[in-house]
Amino acid sequence: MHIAELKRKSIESRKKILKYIYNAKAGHTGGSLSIVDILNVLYNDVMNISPENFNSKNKDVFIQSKGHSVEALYVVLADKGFFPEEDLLSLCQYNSPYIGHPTKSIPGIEQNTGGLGHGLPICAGAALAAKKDNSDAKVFTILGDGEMAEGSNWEAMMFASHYKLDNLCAILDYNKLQITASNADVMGLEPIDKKLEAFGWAVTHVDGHDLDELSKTLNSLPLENGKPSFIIAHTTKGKGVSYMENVLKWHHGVPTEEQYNLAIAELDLQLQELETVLK
Ligand SMILES: Cc1ncc(C[n+]2csc(CCOP(=O)(O)OP(=O)(O)O)c2C)c(N)n1
Ligand SMILES: [Mg+2]
Repeated sequence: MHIAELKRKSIESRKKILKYIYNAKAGHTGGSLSIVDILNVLYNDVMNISPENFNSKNKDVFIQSKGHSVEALYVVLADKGFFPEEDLLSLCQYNSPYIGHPTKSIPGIEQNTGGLGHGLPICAGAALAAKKDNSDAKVFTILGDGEMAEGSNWEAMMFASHYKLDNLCAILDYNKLQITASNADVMGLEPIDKKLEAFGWAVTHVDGHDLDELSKTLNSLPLENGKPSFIIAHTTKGKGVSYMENVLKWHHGVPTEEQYNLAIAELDLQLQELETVLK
């Protein structure tokens, strides 16, 4: 997909994330805005996944390990046609299947996640299974930087390099913030690239909001034949809404009416600016 179209989609997705969180009065706002550019590039420009092929063995696999940011995944899946977008008006309401973490009851969702540290281990198993099946399927996950404190990730990383799973790609949403404080304060990751390389992965850094760079990197996998790929995506929690960016309380903050209108006005301005550049 053309980068300009991806840019438009990302701004529109941000508006939808806020719309449904505002309506539900619940959600993980900051982390969803942090990963929506990555999700849009994956679903619209990289992965072979659609409502038509979802049950086929040769399609790609995506499991969102940082399941709490499910609102971003919901709007991207709705845009791909997995379910009607209006369904999201029931987000987090009594009896709705659209709960605050991914579940397999939603069309397009491969695996339940939300307990941090599960996505990568499951993906490593799926990547090994694809190799054994001689399938071309690639397997992708998005991890949070706080989530990297879970030991299960590091076990999965040893497993993936041992089995030379170069059909596996992990993307780190490196927004430097967790739920209560910064990553550096709670559990520092640095030097993360050297640690990942020591675990046998091929590693690169990208700007996680640069759609062009994301597209080029994710479309030229594996980074190295015979090794799983780890993309360290430098991101901003709350990206796109200036008063939310890098502010801890928006981890699961819900905007007031005034804040919601302000955020939508800012995103509308970004859309207008994009249209002017494209003319
Ligand atoms: C095993 C486990 N412990 C704690 C939580 C609660 N929790 C949800 S999100 C989160 C912070 C995760 O931080 P990060 O991975 O950086 O994601 P971000 O907040 O940046 O979206 C925590 C501790 C959880 N979901 N699972
Ligand atoms: Mg984080």
